[in-house]
Amino acid sequence: MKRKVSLIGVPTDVGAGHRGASMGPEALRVAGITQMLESMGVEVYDRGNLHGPANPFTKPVEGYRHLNEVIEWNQLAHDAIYTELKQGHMPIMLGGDHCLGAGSISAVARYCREQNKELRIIWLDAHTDFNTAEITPSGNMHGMPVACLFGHGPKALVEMSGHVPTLKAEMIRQVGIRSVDEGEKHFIHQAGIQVYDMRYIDEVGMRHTMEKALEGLHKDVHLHISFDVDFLDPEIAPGVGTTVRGGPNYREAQLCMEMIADTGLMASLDIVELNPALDVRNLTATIAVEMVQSLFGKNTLVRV
Ligand code: Z70
Ligand code: MN
Ligand code: MN
Ligand code: MN
Repeated sequence: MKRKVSLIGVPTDVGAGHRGASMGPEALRVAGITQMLESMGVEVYDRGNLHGPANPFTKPVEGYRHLNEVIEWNQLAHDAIYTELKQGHMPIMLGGDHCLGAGSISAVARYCREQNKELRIIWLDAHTDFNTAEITPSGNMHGMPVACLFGHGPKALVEMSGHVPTLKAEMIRQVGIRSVDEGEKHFIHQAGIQVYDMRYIDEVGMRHTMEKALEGLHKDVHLHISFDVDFLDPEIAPGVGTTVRGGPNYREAQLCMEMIADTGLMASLDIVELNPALDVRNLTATIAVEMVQSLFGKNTLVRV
């Protein structure tokens, strides 16, 4: 039977510091995400885009920018993703900025709890996204979804999965990290999250890194991939709001995706932070689609 995938566009940038991630879903479609998935033998259901509040582009209030808008968009994403999971489809969220990780992963966690499935998240990002209203340097809520999932943040987001905290440290591995704020650093250690930062990847290589990050998986694990496009080195992927040099190059990123595909366990995926306003000829969207093709098992091997 063909794998069934549902695409859910979530066109917002209310959690980001720059405008433009709201154009991400259409850029991924223009880059051919549907056709690529069909070529991989997947049955694709494009659910179109969700509709939520506009970006008021106002200053942070008590440490949060656009709090109400962020909550509203996350509730919409949560409901849409939960609905797809219940139908047995693999949801792919086309973001949108990374604040949506709170809504998306809370839906996945809720589903896993009901199905008695173990949850493992691979968080591919230049950032840990573990800020709170107290320690954020920007007030931008795309820097906060992981903290929310660990029980630190606005009540509506923290409680969205129906179980607080939504995540425990053993459920998540962060890969590609190279920009962490000072307060965030202490907090992430306290939470006990396993972080494979760029220093680690440079020292031991992507292969060993992913072997560690994917350790202990078994057939009853739901593997969720949170793919912040700024994970990729800006030399190959300039179309993101917050570029940080020194990220994985094309080959390292491709290997990372291939090793995830080899587990055969990926059951949901978020693609976030793609910003077409900052891109060049849709290059970053095109590369993101190529990375997703590797996640779906594109075979680059010559050997048989
Ligand atoms: C910084 C902050 C961030 C993504 C930027 C940046 C956070 N730590 N996250 N781009 N995806 O403002 O909290
Ligand atoms: Mn930014
Ligand atoms: Mn992020
Ligand atoms: Mn990031």
